[in-house]
Amino acid sequence: MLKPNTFIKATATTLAACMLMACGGESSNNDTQYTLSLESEKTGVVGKSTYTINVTDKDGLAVYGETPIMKPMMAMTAGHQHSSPHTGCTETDDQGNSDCTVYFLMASAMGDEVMGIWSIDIELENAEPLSFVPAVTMPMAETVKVDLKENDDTVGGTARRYTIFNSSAASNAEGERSIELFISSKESMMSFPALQTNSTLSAGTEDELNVDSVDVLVSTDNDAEIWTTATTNGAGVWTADIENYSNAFYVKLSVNGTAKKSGEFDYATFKKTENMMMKDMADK
Ligand SMILES: [Cu+2]
Repeated sequence: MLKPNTFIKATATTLAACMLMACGGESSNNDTQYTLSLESEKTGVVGKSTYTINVTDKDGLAVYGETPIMKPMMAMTAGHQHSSPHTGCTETDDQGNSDCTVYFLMASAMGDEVMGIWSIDIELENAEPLSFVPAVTMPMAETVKVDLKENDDTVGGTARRYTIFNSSAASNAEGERSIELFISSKESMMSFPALQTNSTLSAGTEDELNVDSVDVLVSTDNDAEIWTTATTNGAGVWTADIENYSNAFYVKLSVNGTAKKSGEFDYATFKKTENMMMKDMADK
């Protein structure tokens, strides 16, 4: 926002210019007209994808301290639409840049079959909305997301789906690794909130769930007695450091003390794809 005195000064300057040049009719709203532009690549991957949005004023100068709003949407070839989990955009820095992070649930295509079209809308007060269509592909290095559920925890008559997204760094030669996960729940086709302690899911509906506790545990051994407890940033991102990583790590999720399950297992498995394992073996 412009400071009030800046606004008065700008208006006075416009008036003075108009008196000199005998112009008229131009709205002073144009003084706060911002422009949004995409600074980063338009592509995306299933899982964590971040776009940099630049905000400038009508003089082309960077706008500091504004927070754009992001709205991801997929129009499925099959006909329906759905959104995707996201953590929104950061406040613009002194270069006018904001980072907007979405966790894509699906690829735009599977082989030759087009699954649908993703669009990202970016909005900011006093700015023309920005819209772009990213081609979203599936990364092939490692499991990127796993769904967990449990039958006593339901939304709309079916088990509430929790999705763990994996955006972890690669391991070093000693098998040490920093794990980064993002966890969201599916409340509807349009609502995938980040899982946070002391939040309420589907508030005001019959599916309302108060999230009093969330426990996220990580291990490189699914048989292990001791698991590493991940810590959260309070906005759906969980991190932990693990050792002895070779081909897979495992994640346990419990909400309000109840374990969520992946099929029959009470943990999610994140492993290298076969191609990567074969490449690894060829390298050794
Ligand atoms: Cu889709």
